[in-house]
Formats: sequence, structure tokens, C-alpha cells
Amino acid sequence: MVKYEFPENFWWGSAASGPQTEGVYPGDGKGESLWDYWYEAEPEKFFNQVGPDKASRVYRKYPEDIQLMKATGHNSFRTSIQWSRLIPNGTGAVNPEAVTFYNNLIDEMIANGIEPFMNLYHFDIPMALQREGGWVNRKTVDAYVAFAKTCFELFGDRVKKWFTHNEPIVPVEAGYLYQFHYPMEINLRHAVQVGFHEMLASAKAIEAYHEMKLDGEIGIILNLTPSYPRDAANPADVKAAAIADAFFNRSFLDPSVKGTFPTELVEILKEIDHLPEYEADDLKTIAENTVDLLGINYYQPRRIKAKETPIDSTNGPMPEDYFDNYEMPGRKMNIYRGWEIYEKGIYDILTNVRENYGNIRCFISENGMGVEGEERFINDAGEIEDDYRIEFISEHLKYVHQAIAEGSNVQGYHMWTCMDNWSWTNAYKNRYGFISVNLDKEGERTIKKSGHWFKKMTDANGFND
Ligand code: BGP
Repeated sequence: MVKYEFPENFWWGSAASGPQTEGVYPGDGKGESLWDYWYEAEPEKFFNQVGPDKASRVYRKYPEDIQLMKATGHNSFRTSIQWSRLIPNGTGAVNPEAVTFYNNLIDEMIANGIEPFMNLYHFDIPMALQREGGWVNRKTVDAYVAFAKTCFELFGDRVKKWFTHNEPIVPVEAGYLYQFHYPMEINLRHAVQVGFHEMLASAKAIEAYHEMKLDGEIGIILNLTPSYPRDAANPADVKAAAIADAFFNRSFLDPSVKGTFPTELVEILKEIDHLPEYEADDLKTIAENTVDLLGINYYQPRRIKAKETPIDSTNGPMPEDYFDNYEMPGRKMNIYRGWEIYEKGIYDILTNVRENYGNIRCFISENGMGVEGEERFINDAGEIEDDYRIEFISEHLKYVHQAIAEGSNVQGYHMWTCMDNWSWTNAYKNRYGFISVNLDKEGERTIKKSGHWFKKMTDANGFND
């Protein structure tokens, strides 16, 4: 038997986001976000036509939900402040009902021994700003910084862990390259500009936070997808994997932690005349305002091979001009979601952060297993027997444990997610929670087997195997 024990005061918990959990729109002064707009315009784009208004009702049920967090062994929980709830038009007046809600949520968490980790942006731009070009428009950077400062002023006395963005690559790739989020463009120029503006906004928010000298720290949450070459002995595969890594990981990891952009990426963008527009001081701002800590979301790796077949160039250059995705035979799959499961990836990321990013303080901010049709695992007592999730978490935790033993500066592990929640166009298709949500019964909650397991495991600060 091997014992996996974690460091003292390890952050155990889960992550979610405002737009995916709160619900209540229209109502209580919330303004329209991109998601509210898009769902109304094109409901057929959403799984079973279920929209953000059907998010898991945390806005109403948070006292009950916080008790459930306790019951499932949380000492910390991350969510996000919805920009369009706090500042309905993106700029200008603050919505007093939102201030009350977030105050209550934060206070209730603290009163129950759950540390609030607050993220400022989870794909949810206010529609008023999107109508003016969203993150392509530099005005959004200023609006975001004003929103961030408002959050620090209102809640920074109690919230000690802040994050500027969750997965900033997602608005870039989903909105401007691969068409799975509004505005569904295929436009590398816009994609690059959006990514640059997100990084600039992050640095400016970090600068503002540090200037306020509050008692706390600020980071960013990145989804890192280790990029493995088909054949590590083939230089063309290795080069292709390095380019994919620069596009999808280092484009945000380097500026966030080191304050610089990867040279390989800058060279490519220069060559194809796709560098973003920026002002004289921007690079200095990014260089001088790096993160205090790093949140790492890990779901699956990327398998890459050298470019074999050219892609359609109708819409201009694409990252895939430089590599091909590789369907590695025999890889282990989550058959209920279609994503690869590769537990060692989490260890490789942590090792990379330790060796190449100054061993910055970090934590696993999302990791989890989505399952479509999870009702089929309900037992007679009405509980979902998700042994596959318990295995998924513990197999990943073993690698986290190993990285810590080798010196990685890992402070915690947050699962995605607490309550099953609304996941953008996938709505409730893939369930990830420790706790199920019954949409037919006003969002009734039931702890799954994994939630009970997590409680036992976190009480013991580890597990045996
Ligand atoms: C992560 C996002 C989450 C969540 C999750 C599940 O990348 O940060 O917001 O949606 O993915 O995704 P899906 O429901 O598509 O399986």
C-alpha cells in the first residue's frame, strides 16, 4: 500500500464560474452578456436548446450550496464575478443588487471555512462591449481594468485570491478561430489581437491590484495542454509540437509568468504580418506586471505531427498551417466525453513550470471528467455511482503528489466542478460535478459517490492505494 499525503494547508475544493452557475437573467439588475444575447439569437446552437438562464441557480441556492461544499470536503472554492451582473453595461454604473449578492456569497463562504477564490473573467463579456468589437477593441481593456478595480475595492478586504482570467486562450480560439463561441469568426488577425488585449488587461489589473496594497495575491488561470510530438526522435514532429505549444500554451504562460512573448511565435506572426497592434508602453506594462501565482487547468494533452496536408486557406493563415493534430493509436479515452485521459500530463506541466517558469507558486485550478448520460449510473438510493471520476481524480493526484515530492511548488487541487453546471453551447451535456443537479426538479442537488469520497480524502489530506 502506498500513502499519498499532501502538504499541510493544501487547498482542496473545486471551481466554477458565475455565468455557468448563477442563473437569474433577466432579473436583479443583471445586464446582457454575450451568452444571453447569443442564446436568444440562436438557441439551436445550444445542446437541447438550454441556455444560460438555466444555469444551476446558485444565485438563489448559495446557502444550501455552501453547506454541500462543506459536506464534500472543500476548504476553498473558485467562482467568477459576472461582469454583466456587477456593471450591467460593461462600463459605468454598478448594480447594487449584484454587490449584495457577491457580498453575501463571499461572507457565507468565509463563515463556513471555505476560502473564496475569485476570478474576474470567464468568457462572459458584457454584450454592450461586444457590440463595439469586444476584445478586438482596445476600449475593452480599459473597461475591464475599471471593472477589476471596482471588484478589488468592493470585495478585496475579504477575498485574498484573485485571478484576472480563466483560460484566456478560449475566447481566442473559440470566438475567432474555430467557431464554437460567438462571434464565430475565422480570423487570425482578430484572434491575435484578442489574445494580446487579454494579456494587456491582465497586466494592468495586476498593476492596479498591487498598487492598492491589499492583503492578498493575484494570478491567472491557464488551461495547459502539453504538446507531445508523434515521434520524439523525428525533428519535424518535435518542431511542429513546439509551434503548437507556442500558440496554445506559451502565448499566455510566458507573458503571465515571465512578462515576455515566445520568440518563435512572434517570429511566425511577423513573417505573416499578423503581429497585434499595440502602443509604446504595452510591452513594458506586460513585462513589469506578472502574476503572483498560477492556476493550471488540465484536461487532456495535444498530440502533434509535422504538417502533412495543407489546410484550406480561404480565411487566411491559421495555427494549423504549422502542424497537424495526431490521433495517436491506443490512447486512453474518456468514452463519455471523447477527450483523451493522460494522467502523466499533469506531472509534465508541473515539471515544466518548476524547471522553466521559476517554480512559481501554483495549484491545479481545474481537472475533471465530463460524462454524457450520467443518469445511467444512478443507484437505487438515487446517488450517482461515479467510480470512474474517483479513479480519474486519484490517478491525477498521484502525479501531482510525485511533482510535489520532486520540488514543485503546488498549493492545491480544485476539481471541475462542484455542482453539475451549464457549460456554454454544451449546456448540461457533459456532467462534471461532485453533486448532481436535477433540472426537472428545480435544480435539486444530490451528492455523488465521488463527493463523499472527496470529503473522506480531504479530511485525511490524502489517500492510500
Ligand atoms: C473548461 C472550462 C469550463 C468548463 C469545462 C467543461 O475548459 O473552463 O468553463 O466548461 O471546460 O467543458 P465541456 O462542458 O465542454 O466538456
